[in-house]
Amino acid sequence: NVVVRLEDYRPTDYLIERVYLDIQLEPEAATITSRLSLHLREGTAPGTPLVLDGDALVLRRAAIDGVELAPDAFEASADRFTLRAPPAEPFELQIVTEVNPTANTELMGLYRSGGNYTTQCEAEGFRRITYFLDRPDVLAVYTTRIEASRSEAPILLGNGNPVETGDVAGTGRHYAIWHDPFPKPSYLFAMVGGDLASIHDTFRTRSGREVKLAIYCERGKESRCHYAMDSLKRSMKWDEDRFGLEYDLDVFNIVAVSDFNMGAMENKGLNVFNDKYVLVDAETGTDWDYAHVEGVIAHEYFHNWTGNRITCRDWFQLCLKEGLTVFRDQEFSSDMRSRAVKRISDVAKLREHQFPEDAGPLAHPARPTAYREINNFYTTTVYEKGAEICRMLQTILGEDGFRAGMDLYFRRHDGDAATIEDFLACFADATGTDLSQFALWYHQAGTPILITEHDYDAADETLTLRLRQILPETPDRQRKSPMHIPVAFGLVGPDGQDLSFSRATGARVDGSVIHLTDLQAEVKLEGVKARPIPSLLRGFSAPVRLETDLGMDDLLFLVGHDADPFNRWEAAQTIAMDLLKRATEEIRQGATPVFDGRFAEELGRLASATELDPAFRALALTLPSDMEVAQAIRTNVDPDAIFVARRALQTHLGDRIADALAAAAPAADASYRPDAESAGRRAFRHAAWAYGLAAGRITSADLAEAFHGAGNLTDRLAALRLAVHRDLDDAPALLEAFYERYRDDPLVLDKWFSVQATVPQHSTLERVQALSRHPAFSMKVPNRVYALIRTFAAGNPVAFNRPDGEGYRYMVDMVAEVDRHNPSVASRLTTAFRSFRMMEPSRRAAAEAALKRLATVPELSRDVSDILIRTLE
Ligand code: DPP
Ligand code: ZN
Repeated sequence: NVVVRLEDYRPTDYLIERVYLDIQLEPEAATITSRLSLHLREGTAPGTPLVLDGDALVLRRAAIDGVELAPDAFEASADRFTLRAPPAEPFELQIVTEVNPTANTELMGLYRSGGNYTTQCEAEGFRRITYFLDRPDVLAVYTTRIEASRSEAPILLGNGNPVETGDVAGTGRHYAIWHDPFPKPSYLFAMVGGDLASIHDTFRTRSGREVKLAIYCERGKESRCHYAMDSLKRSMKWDEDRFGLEYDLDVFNIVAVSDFNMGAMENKGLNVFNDKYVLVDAETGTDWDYAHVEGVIAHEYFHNWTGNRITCRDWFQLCLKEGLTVFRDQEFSSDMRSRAVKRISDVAKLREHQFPEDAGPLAHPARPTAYREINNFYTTTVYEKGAEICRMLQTILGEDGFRAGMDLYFRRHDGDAATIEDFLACFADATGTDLSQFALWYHQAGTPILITEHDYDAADETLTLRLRQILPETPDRQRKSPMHIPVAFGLVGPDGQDLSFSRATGARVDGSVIHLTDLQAEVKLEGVKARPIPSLLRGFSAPVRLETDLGMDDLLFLVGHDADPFNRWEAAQTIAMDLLKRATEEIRQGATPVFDGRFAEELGRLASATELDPAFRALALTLPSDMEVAQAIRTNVDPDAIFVARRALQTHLGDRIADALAAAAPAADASYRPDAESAGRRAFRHAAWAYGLAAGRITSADLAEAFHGAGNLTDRLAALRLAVHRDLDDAPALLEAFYERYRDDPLVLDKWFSVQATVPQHSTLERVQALSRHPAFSMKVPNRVYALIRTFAAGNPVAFNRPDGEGYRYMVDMVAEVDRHNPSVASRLTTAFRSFRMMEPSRRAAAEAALKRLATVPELSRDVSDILIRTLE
């Protein structure tokens, strides 16, 4: 378990200018001939050994400039190739390796999925194909020749542009040659071979070049690719309009595969996708799926500039491409849909996933400085917190300043392998801003706590705001310095309109943003004509935990009036959180919670305000998740009590607002349209169902009717989920009907598994165990494992944290089992334990014992051991 450290970074001794690959595809023995044009880096001593990375490789041949290497000239093992005394002049190294794509269950490198050949090279998969300087700062121009049996793989795809295709006479085989003119790191290499269906389109770039677009998928599923194609074209257009970035190759290909560890991969000109982020139609995709297809297609496309044209110097810089690209895809989705709704959903996701990571043993800075296994750093901190950092940069510099920094970044670093420091320097230079304190966001782990107090002096017409930041301790035990926290704000006046102020003194205020740069600061706002309610952190202007001194009355007023839709939603969340925390405590003490009825009144009013977007109202009706409540309680957590508290609050609210919701709920659309407005109407209707059920106004039969009458998967699945989670009489029959309808559709069956894995009861564990033996389930397919096993552990706090510890023991068994064939999936399962220390003592002890047992399993992968070591530390 070697630790790789940022401080040890050093450029390579050798550079690879060109790579010529010849790949002979065979199910069990693919042969890869690689020809590398190598030369010594200036300043490196001639004769310095050349050490190439490998992983589980078998070497067949090695030669230099066509001459076979003498046995003592090199050393080759499964994971390394060393050339003892390379020539001082530029030379060509030829290496032949052999791999077994069928036996590759890790889904890293070259593997076979559903009879198709595909590759996954990020982060370190290329070394499972051939020996190479497999690191992101080695940029080369690739030419790839792929050869396969024509009947087995009529489609052969590579990076870049197609050059030539042809038959290999008399063999039944054919080939395709691809050339990618843009130098790229090995992690962006890809190749696909198979019998795939496709849809085609074109896009004309703003400079008038015609790009051929294609999406490939399993035969018979082409009709489900159109929304992805439409999203791709909109992404291409948006990147030109918003950032002036144009596509640079003649073709852009996307391939959807059903066995894929991650969501998707941005290989140059040849994106490979988990098919769940490509395939959608009304019958098989929900509104959630449509939104995610759009977002992920955009994300991978945007990587062409932020990731590919400018890549990362080393893997510590992962956030350079991921945080920025998530920010870009969030902005794209905001422009395509509702900005407020997108922002609220993103913040809810951040709180549900990133805040717990940042508060637990796996916390790390967005730009980490050490890792044992890089696969474990594709985290919500690198991605989502990374995006928040870019968003803060935009808030601090303004949209124009941010754009100027981006323009400079592309001008200065196109073709480079860059660092976070390079990135920030562009913004500093373009705007003349000192960003040295801001940079701490990349370097300090943990979620800052922002505590605020306010005072209004009516005689002086002055509002005083006191702000204080607390930087919690994280596993690195780093001593932390104050962060630069941009606090966007408004002053909500008695009539609900924002009040102005004439002068600000104290901490720096720019327009409507307070810049907190010290541990504590005070701001005096003069000329405030009436007592305001401060609306702080508007739009969630910084990823912090905000604790204000606002009481119930003020928060209720903000729910009704805040001009910032995010903070309107936030005020309702803050109240709900407070009620849930208090109720949880009461339940643990054996009392029956009593709720302040004013919240229901205000929420009912908001929900019935037909001038507001139904999607926004549906979000306002969504209570903070169990995980968020647990995080807010922080220690001695009892998930069962949280769950009972939530049900109690739902019933309380349902009793008071269900009728109003039913009256306000829009009727079902005659036909399905996936746009944001239609989706919002559906979300609102489903929220009305949920409260109707909680209040006993809706029956099992009503839901069954909604299920059978549904004209799309979104409505059908919402009815099913409510029936199953509420354990209604009709639930078994609906599950059966759903299964029959979709039995041949693995992606939809994933939802059937997930619905059952999240039933909030202790007995769900036994249910999950039984489902894992279902013929439609497979431990070998990541999507199935995620749908059932990970969803159980990460999405069902009641059952996973069963007081008898069986949920933990089961998960540990699953981790050990999956680890034998797919370590990356296994390590993702292991992260389900990341919050175990906040549990009450008996659960904590049971989880710890289970983890310690996992540690004794022989031959655990580096992926799993890394998570395990850090979780137990
Ligand atoms: N780089 C991929 C993505 O986030 C993940 N491997 O797009
Ligand atoms: Zn990405």
